[in-house]
Amino acid sequence: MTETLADIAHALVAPGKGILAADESSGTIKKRFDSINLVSTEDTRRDYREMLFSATDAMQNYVSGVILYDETIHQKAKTGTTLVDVMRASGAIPGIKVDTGAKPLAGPTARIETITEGLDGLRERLVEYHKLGARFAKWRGVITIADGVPTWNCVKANAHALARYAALCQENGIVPIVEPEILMDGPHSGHDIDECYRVTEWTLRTVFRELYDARVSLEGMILKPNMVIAGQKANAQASAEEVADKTLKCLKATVPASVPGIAFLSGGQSDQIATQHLSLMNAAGPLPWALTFSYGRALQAAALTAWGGTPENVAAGQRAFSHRAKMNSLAALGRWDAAMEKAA
Ligand code: 5MM
Repeated sequence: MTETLADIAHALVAPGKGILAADESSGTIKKRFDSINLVSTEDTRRDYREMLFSATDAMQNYVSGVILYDETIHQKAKTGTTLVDVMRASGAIPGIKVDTGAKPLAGPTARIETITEGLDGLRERLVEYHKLGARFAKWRGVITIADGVPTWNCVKANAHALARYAALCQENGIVPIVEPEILMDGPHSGHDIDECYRVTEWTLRTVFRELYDARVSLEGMILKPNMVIAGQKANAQASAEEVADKTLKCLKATVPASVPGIAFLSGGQSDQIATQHLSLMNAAGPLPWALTFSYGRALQAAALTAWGGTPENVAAGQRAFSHRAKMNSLAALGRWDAAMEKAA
């Protein structure tokens, strides 16, 4: 049976399911492994991802798809099965990060602003990734808030690149996850929630205009945005209710109802806060689109610590991963409650 882009997109945001973002580039996974004093090698990266993808409770019940890094989509588990087949055995859909990273945007703000690269040769890479089993892809554009930043040049350039990427994905039978991230962490994160609202609204409006110009089918894509939230270095943090309200208001104003689903990034929020925000938003439904998670750090942090790089701790790592995935599954249904964390 031939799957349409819309079928794949709907499967990725099926009720109570969300996406595991496991597409850390080599530099990022090294930083994660540094936190548990583990050397990052091809084998340790394989062992870690194998531990996650073979966690059957999480992968069968709560995870719809996994975003992989180029190295991982080619790797085999210790048994000789490809990691792609390990996750497919649980019914999860393989996805792939296809951008090649955020690079300084030439011009007066080059020390702060970036443009995401990776369009050259993308058509050919997508054909290969499809053969390897990928049915969706991801591209992340990064927007920073600082004095006089973001510039229109940066917002426009990243939105344009996202649209060109999305059109190429759809041409090749791959659902694009369109990820414009307004950063909430890092050196420039002193902005308040209203500034995040303004920049998120501006960025999303620009992204959807570019997607329209590129004739991207909105029915066959997923949006992966940040929540509307104060920066980590802001003087005042908004309440969870305010984050949920302002995020929903912003998304309703900018995201057409023909988009099947919105899968948030966690962006540096703690595990539990990211879950709480998602649950509050879903509890405020009905909403025009499915609203779920595509978390990296907020799904993996506890599992990484519990595993600690030791074979004896594989089961402990998988239990921690399954717990977080279950909590986020409940949040995607608007049914999470803090008491459920303690009950586990
Ligand atoms: C998992 O991290 C992804 C890749 O980051 P790098 O290219 O910088 O290595 C990242 O794009 C991730 O998919 C999203 O930011 C969501 O992850 P978080 O941790 O923000 O939920």
